[in-house]
Amino acid sequence: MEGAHCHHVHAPFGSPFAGLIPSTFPPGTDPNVVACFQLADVDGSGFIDDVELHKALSSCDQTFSARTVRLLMHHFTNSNVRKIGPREFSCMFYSLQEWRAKFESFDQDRSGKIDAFELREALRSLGYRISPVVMDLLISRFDKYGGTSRAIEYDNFIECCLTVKGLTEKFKEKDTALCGSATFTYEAFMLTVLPFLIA
Ligand SMILES: [Ca+2]
Repeated sequence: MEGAHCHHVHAPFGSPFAGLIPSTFPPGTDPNVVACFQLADVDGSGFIDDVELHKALSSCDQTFSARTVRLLMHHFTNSNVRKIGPREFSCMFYSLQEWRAKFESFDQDRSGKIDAFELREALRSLGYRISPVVMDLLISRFDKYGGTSRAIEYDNFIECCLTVKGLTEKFKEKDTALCGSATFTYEAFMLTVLPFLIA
């Protein structure tokens, strides 16, 4: 579910110092997005770090957990570098708008949360086939009340979807025969799963 405005999200490559140079806004970026970036970039470094992003996202009518922020950064940089430049920010901006729209359409009873039934429908419509056992784990894990409310809020919903999406993509890379089974070395397995646990 990437923004329609950004089909190519890459980690910086080429020069080993590429990551130190801020990216640039894609041509035709909405001036409001640029303004949002400049507002969020409190220290004017040209990058937005995890603390700045957390503050920027939480200042709206919405709370964002620090964990969701770090997972978003991981998703948009494909690395554990906790800072994003204009280009990544722009992609994230549009992507969050899409997440918000999705969240509202999946929240069928307008409770402001996605319950177990709604999550099943949501993940199904996003193309993931999740078993009831895994679904139950997801609800327990991403319910910020420790599983007692059996429903997940907006930031945790993003986190849940990014986790399912990220792990599914990593799995599919190894499931070359598309048979639902993959072989990982120990190292590859750890490197695949750990970013989702420690974000
Ligand atoms: Ca709901």
